[in-house]
Amino acid sequence: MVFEQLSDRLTNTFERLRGRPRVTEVDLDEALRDVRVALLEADVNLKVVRQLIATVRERAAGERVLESITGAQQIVKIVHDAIVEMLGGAATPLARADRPPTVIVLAGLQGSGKTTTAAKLANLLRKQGRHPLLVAADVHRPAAIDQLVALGKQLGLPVRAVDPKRVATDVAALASGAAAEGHDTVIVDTAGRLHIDEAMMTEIADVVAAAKPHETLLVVDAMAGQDAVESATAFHARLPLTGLVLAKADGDARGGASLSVRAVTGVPVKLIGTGEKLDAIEVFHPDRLAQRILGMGDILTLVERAQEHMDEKTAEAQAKKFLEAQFTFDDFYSQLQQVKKMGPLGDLLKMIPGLGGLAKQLPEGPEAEREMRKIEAIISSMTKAERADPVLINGSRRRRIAAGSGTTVSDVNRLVKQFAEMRKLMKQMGSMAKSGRLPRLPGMPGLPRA
Ligand SMILES: Nc1nc2c(ncn2[C@@H]2O[C@H](COP(=O)(O)OP(=O)(O)OP(=O)(O)O)[C@@H](O)[C@H]2O)c(=O)[nH]1
Ligand SMILES: [Mg+2]
Repeated sequence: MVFEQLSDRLTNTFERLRGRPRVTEVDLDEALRDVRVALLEADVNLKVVRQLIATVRERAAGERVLESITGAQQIVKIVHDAIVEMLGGAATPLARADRPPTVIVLAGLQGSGKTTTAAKLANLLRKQGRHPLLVAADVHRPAAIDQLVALGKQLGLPVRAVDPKRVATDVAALASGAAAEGHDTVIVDTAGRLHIDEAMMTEIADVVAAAKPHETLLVVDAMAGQDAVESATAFHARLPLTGLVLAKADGDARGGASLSVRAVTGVPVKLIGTGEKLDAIEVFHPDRLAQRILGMGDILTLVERAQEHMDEKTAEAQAKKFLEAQFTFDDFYSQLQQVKKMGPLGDLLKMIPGLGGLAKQLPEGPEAEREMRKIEAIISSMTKAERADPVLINGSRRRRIAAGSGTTVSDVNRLVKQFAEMRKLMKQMGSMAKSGRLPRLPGMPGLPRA
């Protein structure tokens, strides 16, 4: 994802910090300098970075992290919280009309991802039991309506187009007639422009004035750098935006600018687009993204994805084991089997705390499959006792496992080491969850909600 490099740098910084017996003033300065440079290199807005560093410094002084044995851990938490705040704090749900239909208008620059987002959002809401109608109001690009119609067809969802001469009034008319046709939600795709120009702004402002949407979402391209922030500011000056969508957050460019878009505009990010497919959209959770950026994994999103693909009981049981660090190689194996059903392996592994590194070593495509089979072979060559208690796996056992699985001792070493790291991280996450610093997992009554 776009934040990968940032995540790598921050993870390294904190690993170094954790390696110190006590955090000295020099260590703190060095860590904060690293964080600052990492954020700037990721293209996060300068002012936002300054503010964040100042906040962290102030809180670190307040909590007296210096010379404390748990100082490093405290600093990670302070940075985590500051990033969550920068990203907007708690997740902001999409508005819903008291009296249907809920009208959602998508705006944005050309190619930012509006049409795709319209279809993805319709798909997402339908999964939640809603009955969306897609409205094609991009009358400037001849193929734009066809594009939305094609996406609607793929999803089996209705699409209505407006008359080019009456864009605003047609949108309003379709919206007010939607409930009578059984639609509780209307999603309006609008035209994009290369630059923000007056004609464009007037047209979309007219649509918004006529249709009185409950949500006016600006779709920004997470790969567009500071342009994304600038265009968001310009749009917000003309339109009463209620939320942002970060599209293309799966790209590999420096995506940090998009992290500052909330702080600069004050408009909450509500959704995040993570791929070209029509299910690649997620509700935006600042805390989860902060955890991913800080290399803490993203168990909640993983659990949600898992729930879409496996039965809830299995997902919850595994999540619970995760946090209690009782996870064994057997669990890992069955996780891998399920993960295989769930789509791009690397993406999923990155959400498991401590497995980001493994995900990076996994090449894409067929080679990834080979690598997977290797891991499976290694686990299959372990005895039942070894799988349940990896501590047993000493040197001679490693040689036996390598021989049995047709791999090398260093392959086995690597897997065992990564597994141990994963358990260590899970333990930390588990205690964070217990102290209420992580949101409660579904079906885990023992853990309080943050
Ligand atoms: N990788 C990735 N690609 C995306 C995402 N969202 C959109 N795209 C791609 O970005 C390109 C532009 O998307 P559109 O939805 O057509 O963008 P638009 O804003 O409607 O474009 P115009 O109508 O021309 O202004 C397409 O190739 C999409 O497949 C995303 O989240 N990830
Ligand atoms: Mg479009």
